[in-house]
Order: sequence, then C-alpha cells, then structure tokens
Amino acid sequence: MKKMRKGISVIGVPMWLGQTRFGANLGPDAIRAAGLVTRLKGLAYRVSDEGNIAVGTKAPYKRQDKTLKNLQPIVAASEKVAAKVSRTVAAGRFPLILGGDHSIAIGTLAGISRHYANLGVIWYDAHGDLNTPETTPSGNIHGMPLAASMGLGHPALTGIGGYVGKVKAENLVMIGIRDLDPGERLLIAERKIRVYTADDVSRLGIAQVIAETVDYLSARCDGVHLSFDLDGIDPLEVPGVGTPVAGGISYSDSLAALALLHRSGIITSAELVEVNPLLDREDRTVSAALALAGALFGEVADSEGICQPAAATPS
Ligand code: HAR
Ligand code: MN
Ligand code: MN
Ligand code: MN
Repeated sequence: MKKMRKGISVIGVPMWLGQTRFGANLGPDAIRAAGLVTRLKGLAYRVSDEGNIAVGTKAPYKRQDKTLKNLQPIVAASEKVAAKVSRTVAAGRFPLILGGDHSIAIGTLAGISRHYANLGVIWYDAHGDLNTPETTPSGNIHGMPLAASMGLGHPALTGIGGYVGKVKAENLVMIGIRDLDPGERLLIAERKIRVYTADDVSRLGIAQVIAETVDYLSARCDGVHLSFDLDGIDPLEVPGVGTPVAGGISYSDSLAALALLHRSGIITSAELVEVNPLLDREDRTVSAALALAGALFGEVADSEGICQPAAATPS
C-alpha cells in the first residue's frame, strides 16, 4: 500500500450540472479562499494548486427530463477530469479533488482506477449514489456516480476514460448512508456491498467503523480513494449542501474518521464534494471541508498525545 507523504495536487471541478441547484460550482474556489493550500503546506506537504477543470456552465436539461439531466456536458467534463487525475497519479502525486457535485466522481475514479488492480473506495455520504437511468427518482447524475463506476448505467457514463468497471463491489465501503432509493437497496443486497449507516456509526463508534474499514480494504486493495460527500455529516453542523438528510454523522466523528485514515496510511487519493457556499451559514461547510482536509493530511493525528487541542476549528 502506498503512503500519503508525497506531493499533493489540488484539482478543482466546479460542476453543478449533476443536480439542479446552482452553487456547488463555487465550492472549489470557496475552499481555496478559506486557505486550503497554506494549511496543507503548513503540514509540510509540497502542494501545487492545479486550478479548475473547465466545466460547461449551460444546463441544457428540461424540467420534465427524469432520466439523465445534462448528460452531454457531464460526459465532456468527466473525460477532462479523468485525464487530469490520471496524469497526477502517474506523476506520483496525491490527487485532492474539490467539487463540485458528486457526479465528478465518475471522472476521478476513471482517472485513478486505471493505476490500480484493486482500487478500494470509501464512499462517505448520506446517499448511495447507486442509481441508474432505470432507478433514478430525479434524473440527477450526482445520484449515479458509484453505479456508473461499477459499470451500471448509461454507456456514456460507464465508459468514461475508455474502459468500463472502475470499482468492484467487494472493494467498496460505504459510511454514513441513510437515504437510499429502492433500486439502490436492491443493488447493495445483490452485490453484498459493505455499508455502515449513520446509525451503525453511533452504535459501533467511529473508531471501530474506521478500524474495520481499514482492515477490510488493506487486505484486498492496492490503493484507496476517499470520496467524501459533505452531506454525510449532519446538516445541522454542515448546512451548505444541496440534498441534506437529517441524522448524519457528527462533525467531530467525521474529523476523527479522517485523522484515523491518515494514521492508517491507506488513502492514496481523495475528493471533497457537494459543498454549496450559497447554501452555507457562517462558512460552516467550507470551514469543515478545510478542517477535514487538514485531518486527512495529519493535522489532528500529529498533535495527538501532546495535550494540544485538535485543529477542529479552522483559523
Ligand atoms: N438518491 C437521490 C437521487 O438519485 C438523491 C441523490 C443525492 N445525491 C447526492 N450525492 N447528493 O450523494 O436523486
Ligand atoms: Mn454523494
Ligand atoms: Mn483498476
Ligand atoms: Mn450525498
């Protein structure tokens, strides 16, 4: 398993067309403006900000379109994301992708998985994102990236990067899940996907959930991508998301989760998605994204044991 101590490339994907609320496209620049690069450099990483991938801004969908809204611009952007992320991995750098809605994961996984025989994925989210054009209740592609990455759905989405099948069901762990559509439930049962609901996290404790996840994935995978949807956290603490679901994982447990993942050394790429600054209050969600990135790269873990307050509140 590769270690995390290497250069970090920050890649913004200002995508909002995977759903219908403007604002998720402002996520990458809001997280940068809050001081992401300085914060990571402060942790002794070599950080290069690669700017934003050019994403179409026109939303050609029709209200009545219930299957695949904005398919063409999402496909075009996903190919660019895949190419950029793939180059980053090939250069031996850690790709840290900033969304954007969760449809960007179709491109990031396409770019990453080609470099691993068995890419592990941790999907931290309130939602399953396992819908297909047949099962989607909304037609929003941000509800489909995981299915598409498993080879299920519209061929234009499953074939991004020129190959099908980026994630195997047995290499996937889902955490924080609490809002699933009927087709998603069926898929999870059929493929025996490992799921920790937000309730499981309260019952078992976040340390146990992460320990089990790390054991499970490190035994079978040669790299692990963390796909972190901010709506996995409780919306009372992190309100700046487009599809909030009550009863989420606490912010402090989420920081602890990322600190533990840092200590495990298994994470080889990551993305932070679904931050919508226009829906945020007092910059809570943007600040959380920043602190989560800090924790993932060692901010909290490295201060452990020396009686120093964990850096839960970004400066
Ligand atoms: N499951 C619903 C749908 O397919 C809602 C999906 C919401 N997805 C995200 N990403 N916010 O997790 O439309
Ligand atoms: Mn999601
Ligand atoms: Mn692969
Ligand atoms: Mn979600």
